[in-house]
Amino acid sequence: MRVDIITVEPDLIKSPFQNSMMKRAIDKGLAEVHFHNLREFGQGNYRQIDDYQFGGGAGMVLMIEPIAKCIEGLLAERSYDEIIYMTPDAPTLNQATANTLSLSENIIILTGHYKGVDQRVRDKYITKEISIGDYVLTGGELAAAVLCDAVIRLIPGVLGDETSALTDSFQDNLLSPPVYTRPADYEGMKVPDILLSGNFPKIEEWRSEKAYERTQKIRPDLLDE
Ligand code: 6GU
Repeated sequence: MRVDIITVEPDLIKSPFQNSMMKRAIDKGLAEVHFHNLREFGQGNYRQIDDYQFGGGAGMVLMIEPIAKCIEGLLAERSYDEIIYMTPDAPTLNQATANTLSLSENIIILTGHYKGVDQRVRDKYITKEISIGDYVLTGGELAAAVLCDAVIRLIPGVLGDETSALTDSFQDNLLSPPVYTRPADYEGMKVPDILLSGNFPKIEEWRSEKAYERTQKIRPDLLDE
């Protein structure tokens, strides 16, 4: 998978890709991530990328021309499965979306800033808009890193244990059951006997039950989906 990230804050977004799972995916050649600094596509001597909004109001809006120049340059090189815009006024990211995106060949991620981008960017280029939750971040950079993590770890071969992504919270719209490791007794706090029983069908049954109970209690909305 190739990911092209268009941003005004490249330094803010790069470090998650230089560590951990995303670094491993990149080192293994399973993912390729390219950063494009929107400023380099800015207009005039000052490389202008934003302007006041028509109709008045506080906050600057990212202009269409620099974004168009950057996106058109990428589209001239290859085709893209999705051109994604990270913005709080969009449907919330969930596991189903991450699963679908992990099958993509090439994606572009545009991260917003200030008051957002000129609506005509969204109308002309964007094929998918994603928020990562009901709160406001300063910019879409961290949200783009979150999206990339959720998607890239699902690419076959990225995770060491191929089955582990399948048992994640949310993979079946259920939260994960509780997990334990040694010691079996910590100051009187005991690991449930069933997990020490060696009866694997019973253990799976217990885990399903606990996953359901936990979901019912913390995220009942997931059970309605
Ligand atoms: Cl994608 N961007 C910003 N700026 N804030 C957010 C978000 C995205 N998702 C949740 N909050």
